[in-house]
Amino acid sequence: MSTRPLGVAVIGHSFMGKAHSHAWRSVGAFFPDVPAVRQAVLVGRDAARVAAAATAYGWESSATDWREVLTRDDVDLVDVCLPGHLHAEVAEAALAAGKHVLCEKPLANDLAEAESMVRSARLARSAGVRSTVGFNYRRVPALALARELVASGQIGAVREVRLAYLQDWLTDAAAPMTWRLRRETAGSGALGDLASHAVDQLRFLTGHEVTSVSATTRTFVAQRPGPDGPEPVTVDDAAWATLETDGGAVSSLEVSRVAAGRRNSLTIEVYGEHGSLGFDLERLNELRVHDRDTHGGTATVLVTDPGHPYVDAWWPPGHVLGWEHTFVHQAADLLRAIGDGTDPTPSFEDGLEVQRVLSAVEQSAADGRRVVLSPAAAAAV
Ligand code: SOE
Repeated sequence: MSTRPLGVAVIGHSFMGKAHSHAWRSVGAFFPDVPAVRQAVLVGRDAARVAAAATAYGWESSATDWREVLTRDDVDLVDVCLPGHLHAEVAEAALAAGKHVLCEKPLANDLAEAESMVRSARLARSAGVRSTVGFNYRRVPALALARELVASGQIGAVREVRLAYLQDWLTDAAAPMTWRLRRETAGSGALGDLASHAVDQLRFLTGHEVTSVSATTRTFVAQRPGPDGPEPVTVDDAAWATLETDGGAVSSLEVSRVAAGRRNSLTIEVYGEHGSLGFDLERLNELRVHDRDTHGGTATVLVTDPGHPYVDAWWPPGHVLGWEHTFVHQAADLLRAIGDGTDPTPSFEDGLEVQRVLSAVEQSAADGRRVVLSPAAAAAV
């Protein structure tokens, strides 16, 4: 196997392209055990803007044509940081060209696209080409520790999970239109953007699959200022749901982008037979633990100790990490899998399972009834 650094191309240079650029720039320094990378090329539509971003974020070059980038022999890994409606086309073309793919969440804008992406990923996998989806909160050390504690039986069988991902950047009706508010580009609103993370966490933390969904969605602001005057908002501002799982748990799911005062609040509570865990993204280095060892109370564990997930790569105990570190961990996990010749997680199949739940939320909200999901539908794709 060649030992030259893997050439990375990031497609898109807005918010996510910037976060991922930071990760590709840092990963080799902090995770020297994984295959080395080169920041080969940053891709965007506007030549001047992408060139400026490439210089700022440490890329060797910039380009405006992603198809041409896929033909380059020095590009081994394609990182898709584009609006949802472009994920399937770019990711599937990259896999067909033999490039490993990291695709931002949600995997796709609808079920048909997600299923097609899974088929492409399976075909590529048989040729040793790897793919993963960017559910970066799996890489928060406290949430990775929570998963380990649940899996080891520390709180017993999980009974209840509360998931809330609340933002407020659309509270003001004068907030302008963006691609995130158009169904044809974003697929859905708070649902795809935020509930995708929350549902992924439910699956990640418990290992359960969702079996039923009862949901309501709302669009509180029907139109917003566009470049040529008012435009209709065609996605949800908020979604609320009750989920049941095949492990016998029940879960609440609340997502909103109009929750005034909640800038980017992801809170998760997991209640088991004899203990519970709690997480708040605004205090992301901490995990609240109540179990048989906490003397009837709840301990706040600062997840920065040796042996805690990911943290050995960084600083001495107590020197806290931030949101951007999750993307570095994501890059490291993908590179390690590529180096080991194993399949990284979350897979495109995981992305499809999340998509099935999001689709059931929409269906339940539209029909005003509970939607039952058929087990192992991904296997049938
Ligand atoms: C915007 O709402 C957004 O950046 C999401 O797209 C991210 O996935 C989430 O982590 C923060 O909010």
